[in-house]
Amino acid sequence: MSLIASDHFRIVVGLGKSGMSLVRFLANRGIAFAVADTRENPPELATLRRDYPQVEVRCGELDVEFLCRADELYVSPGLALATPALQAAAARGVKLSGDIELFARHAKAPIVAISGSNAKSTVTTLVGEMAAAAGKRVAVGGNLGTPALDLLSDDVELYVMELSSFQLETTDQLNAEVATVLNVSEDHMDRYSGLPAYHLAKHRIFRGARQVVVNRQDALSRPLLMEGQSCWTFGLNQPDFKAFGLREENGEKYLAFEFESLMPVRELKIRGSHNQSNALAALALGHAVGLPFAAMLESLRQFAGLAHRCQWVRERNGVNYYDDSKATNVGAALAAIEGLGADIDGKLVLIAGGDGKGADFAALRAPVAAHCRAVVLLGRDAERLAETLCDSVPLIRVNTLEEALQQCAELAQPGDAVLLSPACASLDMFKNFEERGRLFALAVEGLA
Ligand code: N21
Repeated sequence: MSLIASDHFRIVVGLGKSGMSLVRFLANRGIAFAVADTRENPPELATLRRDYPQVEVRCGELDVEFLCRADELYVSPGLALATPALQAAAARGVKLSGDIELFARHAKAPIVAISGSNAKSTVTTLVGEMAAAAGKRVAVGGNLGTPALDLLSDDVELYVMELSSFQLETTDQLNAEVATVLNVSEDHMDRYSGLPAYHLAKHRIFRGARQVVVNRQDALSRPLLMEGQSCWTFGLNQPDFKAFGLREENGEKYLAFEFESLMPVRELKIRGSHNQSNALAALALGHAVGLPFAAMLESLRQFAGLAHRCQWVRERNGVNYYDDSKATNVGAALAAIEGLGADIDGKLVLIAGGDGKGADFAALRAPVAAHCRAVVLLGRDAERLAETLCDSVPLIRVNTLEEALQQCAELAQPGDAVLLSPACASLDMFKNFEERGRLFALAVEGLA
């Protein structure tokens, strides 16, 4: 049998955070590899040159001949699989893979795998807290926080992983103990041909899963079950067998499992019906991996929510200011507008706009008309948003967050809330949604 060089050579394509975790993983195991990135100066280049000076790096336009020296490419979630050079390499027999596929092959403890268009960070964090409260040695990461490969350790008893559709596209077989797609609504239409392609990518999370968790109120969350796969559900209606939901008892709403109440909803610090849904999803996932209810419920009582996720910033002149910069798609902004809108006495002054990634904003029209006093628009797709919202409420165009807040402070009346919930990515104006949220909070503090 002949051994050609490409049999044992890998290339890491895309040198971001997960690319660098791949470099460490491959180097530690003595696997031969090189690195490529389409950018002239990728973010981790200096770290790579410092820690791995012997590794070959090719920056700029991808070279198909170079890629074909590898038997396997680990493609960054920031790079479309449809990129012609990647497709050319694939056509010549090079396997396209990713860090999550490698992680799945090497993880020795059960994996809780969480995807969805929205709420995946909240539910991932909750399940992580629940497992820790139950005394498990738990590792939490993936699309949020620590890259998957950096979590691998023989000491870990449970992995709780947030996974994006981009990460799942390069994953063949995850083999999770329990997997869920919390919800599916339009996002990343600049990277997918439509909702079906995006849905297909997300549903790869179920490949090889022993158990699944389904959202009863979102048909697009439901996989076709394989023989032997067991299924739990969550939803805001009454639960039946193997189901989590809401029940009423003595005029009070409870989180419930099957026919038993677990905890009054009022004990949750996180507000809004979407957050009750998130709590129920976390309970279902935790229960599937055997976490005791006492520890899970205590974690639910403690959890105050994530930064930039409808986070209260300040009260000024009877107006509350909220940072929901994490709302990078229409579905997330909808949940915030409806959730917060129903919770306050006054109206919302909404700040929206940014990179809409090809989204249809039509679903925002009715809730904006119902809950908003005015909408302040900024960023690349401000005009497209304005066209969709048309004359449902007053619209104000601005160029900066500071200008936006000046306008909001003038428009808002006592009892109102100012809400940054852009329904768009931030990358046209900011480093990421975290930076957008930090600058919003600074501008809020800066109001006289
Ligand atoms: O923060 C925001 O406002 C928006 C976030 C979104 O819209 O949801 N995130 O598209 C985030 C991080 C997304 C996708 C991928 C990653 C991983 C990256 C790695 C490499 C990002 C970009 C690259 C780019 S690699 C290469 N050439 C917004 C490139 C690369 O240009 S997201 O889901 O070779 O991190």
